[in-house]
Amino acid sequence: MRLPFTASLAALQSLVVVAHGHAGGSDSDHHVLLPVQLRAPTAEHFLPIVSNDTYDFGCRPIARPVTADGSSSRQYFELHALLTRDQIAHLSHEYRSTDVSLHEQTLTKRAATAPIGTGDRFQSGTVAPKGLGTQASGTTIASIMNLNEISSAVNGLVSVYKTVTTFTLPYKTFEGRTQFAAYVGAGTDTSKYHLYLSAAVHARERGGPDNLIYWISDLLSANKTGSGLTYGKKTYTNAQVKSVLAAGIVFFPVVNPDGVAYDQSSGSLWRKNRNTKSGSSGASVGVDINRNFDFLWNFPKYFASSASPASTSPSSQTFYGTAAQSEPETKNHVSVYDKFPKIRWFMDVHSAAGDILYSWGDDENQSTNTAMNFLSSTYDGKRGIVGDTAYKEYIPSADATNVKKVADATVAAMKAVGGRSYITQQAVGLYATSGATDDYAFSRYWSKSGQVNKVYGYTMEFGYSTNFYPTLTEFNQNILDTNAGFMDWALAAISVGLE
Ligand SMILES: *[C@@H]1O[C@H](CO)[C@@H](O)[C@H](O)[C@H]1NC(C)=O
Ligand SMILES: *[C@@H]1O[C@H](CO)[C@@H](O)[C@H](O)[C@H]1NC(C)=O
Ligand SMILES: CC(=O)N[C@H]1CO[C@H](CO)[C@@H](O)[C@@H]1O
Ligand SMILES: [Zn+2]
Repeated sequence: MRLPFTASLAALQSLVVVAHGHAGGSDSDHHVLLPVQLRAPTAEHFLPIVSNDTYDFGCRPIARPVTADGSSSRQYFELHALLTRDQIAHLSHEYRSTDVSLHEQTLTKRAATAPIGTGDRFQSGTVAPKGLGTQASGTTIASIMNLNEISSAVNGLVSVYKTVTTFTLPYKTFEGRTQFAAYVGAGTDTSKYHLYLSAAVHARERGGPDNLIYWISDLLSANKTGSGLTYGKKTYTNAQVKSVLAAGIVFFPVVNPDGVAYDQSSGSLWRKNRNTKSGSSGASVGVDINRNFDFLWNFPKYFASSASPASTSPSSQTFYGTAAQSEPETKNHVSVYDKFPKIRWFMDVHSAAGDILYSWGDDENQSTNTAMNFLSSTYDGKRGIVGDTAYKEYIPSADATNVKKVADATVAAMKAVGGRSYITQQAVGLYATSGATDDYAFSRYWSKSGQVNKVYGYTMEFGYSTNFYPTLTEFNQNILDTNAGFMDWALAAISVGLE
């Protein structure tokens, strides 16, 4: 249904009460973020809006072609955003007589969002979590893990299965937290670990750590009992479980614990970390860890001025920080590659868009001109414009085939669960990003002159668009979808090659 701008604006204002509950009710209406969709005949119509770094587009702005109801041929493009009432009013005025329209996401009131656990269900790391793939169909998990439960859960796996090893990462977060990651499946030799997964780079993307930890729990339980796994309509054999474990899995379940602690206590849809060096109040606090990695980080130099892959403004959701890898969370994430030099496949777990993104994210790909690449100063100031010919990022054609093949297998599994639909797309979509985890992973091989392993990097965005706080039903569906996705991602990676 396409509503005129003013009508949908009125409907949105009536949504504030719902959104208030959604956001925890601690902010004034002024700061409540409302999920909205913008629609336009072409993705280019959104460029001025996407370039405005005061708006929040979730993980990254994605414009999708949508086939309008009742006419199979006519398409429009849809862009999801989280906007305040002031921003909606501003856009409503600015676009009042244009082809761009604004819509609320749903007219029906949603169920309550899934609660955050209050105690410690893993009893100080003595009880192992149990995933959904090794329990009777229809079993559900009653709440999202609180920050303490996330480490307690991993310690529970360590103490019950004896084959999981945790390790402390070298840098403390801005608020002084010690970070940890863990590895499982390939014994004590760190050069036998080929898969790396991380979650909660963005604090508000609730359920990311749970997805990862319940999957590891399933692998360990199925391995021990000799069973397979069942996620909705998708099943895996015990032999597949064993082969995935044997690939060696490194997992970093909470990349942004300061942000998660804040988001869980405030319900404010907090995305960034909590570093106050560049801004001490409200939205100016924090760096977007997913724009802080050392890949074309200094975007004003490397990208065309009309591209906005990140932001130099501390109050933006995509604030890039004060230097490449300025943040301890980023440094810790990178340190994992040094400890496990044979990591070959990387997956960063985000929400909520319902897709798998693969390299590159800074521009469209090309496999013909090796000299046109992210290291070449010849192309500074030209990157990041989709649809032009001035710059496209080089990817060897064999790599392009491999990354796409594994992305397709991942999405096929997530769809086969039977819950919802997912798509694969090149990370750049219609708008570029800089300094992201996935591109950084893939870029290392070239930026370090072939002296390190080549890593294929992915971003998984589970769940529904901009729906960072899932309902309990959605939270459980997300576990099934992502866990099947992780299985087929790992199996496809194994078939393409771990070395
Ligand atoms: C960005 O949007 C804000 C409203 O949120 C508006 O005040 C500002 O003028 C816009 N900036 C540009 C460059 O259009
Ligand atoms: C998988 O199960 C086998 C047989 O019980 C056991 O020896 C092995 O340590 C288990 N692997 C892991 C990673 O737990
Ligand atoms: C693997 C992959 O994403 N290939 C794409 C590279 O970019 C061109 C357009 O520039 C697409 O047509 C390919 O599908
Ligand atoms: Zn994200």
